Amino acid sequence: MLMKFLFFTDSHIRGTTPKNRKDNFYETLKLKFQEIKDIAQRLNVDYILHGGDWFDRPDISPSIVREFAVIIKGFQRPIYTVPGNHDIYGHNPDTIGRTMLGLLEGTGILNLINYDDEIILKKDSVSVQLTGKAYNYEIDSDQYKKYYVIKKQEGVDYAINIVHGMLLQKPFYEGIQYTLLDDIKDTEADITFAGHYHSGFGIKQIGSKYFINPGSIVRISSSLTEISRRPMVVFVRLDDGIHVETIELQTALPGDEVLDREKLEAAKDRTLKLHQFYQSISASGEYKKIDISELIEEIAANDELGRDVKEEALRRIAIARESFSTGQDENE
Ligand SMILES: [Mn+2]
Repeated sequence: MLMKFLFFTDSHIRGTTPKNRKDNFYETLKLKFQEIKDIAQRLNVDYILHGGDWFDRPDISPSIVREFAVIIKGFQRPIYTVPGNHDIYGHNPDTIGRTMLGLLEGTGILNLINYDDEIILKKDSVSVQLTGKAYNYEIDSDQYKKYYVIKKQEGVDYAINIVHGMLLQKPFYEGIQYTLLDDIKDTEADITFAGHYHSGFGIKQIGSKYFINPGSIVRISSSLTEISRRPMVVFVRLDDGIHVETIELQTALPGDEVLDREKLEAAKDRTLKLHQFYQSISASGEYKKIDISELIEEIAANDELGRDVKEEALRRIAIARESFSTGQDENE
């Protein structure tokens, strides 16, 4: 009796190279996907799991999606996953049907786990209950238990929950919503796999429960610690016990070869400020309520600025908001 899984997360497939990288990001990413395929075959895993943010944005160009779809199809193992915030429009999982991840699901290349799904996987005499929680705006709010604390059905051997949310070992900088491992230790999931937090926290055990985030397989966050981080996948064997290990990707080049240290340093302050600004807006829980135009009108009126200045400000904010809805949160 034995069931084997390979987990990886936050692949952020895109055709362009992020500003902090010195390599050809797209080519490196393809090599990583090929390596993951090789590992899955070598270890003869039964299933592949992914923690979300397959794509860097929901509308990646078809030619790029095609190349990766061919590799992913070549995994030749059932794939189960959840959408991350970058896979969907406006942090809204209901938009999945018009995204590239939705296309991969619709064509049967992978399986998306819906909020209420309890998928039962069986092999030999091992049974596993699989649940998954896509990113949404309340996942790390006071409603977090709905997503992170799950019940295990009678009679199944193991439960696995995959979550795309800001699950952390210890608090992050202020103004960001997160959920701590300690807050969810009552979950009946034997293994909780998390994506979203790119630095990851590796494999943690609280009692008999495992909490795992190996970090993004790509180093695109504006953080100096990314230089020394090694991208990895996680191999899990379930028999009469749980066995987990990390496997570093050999195709991931040394940090100093792919990351631009100077740019990371410059981006550090800017990223923190952006996060705080963004979180202060999203803290209300409903982005739609925020009327930035009204705010700008008010500020402009107070400063006795001309109409043309106000209009230009509004125009720029509209553009910024549009790109914000898909391209924000480089760290997640
Ligand atoms: Mn991500």
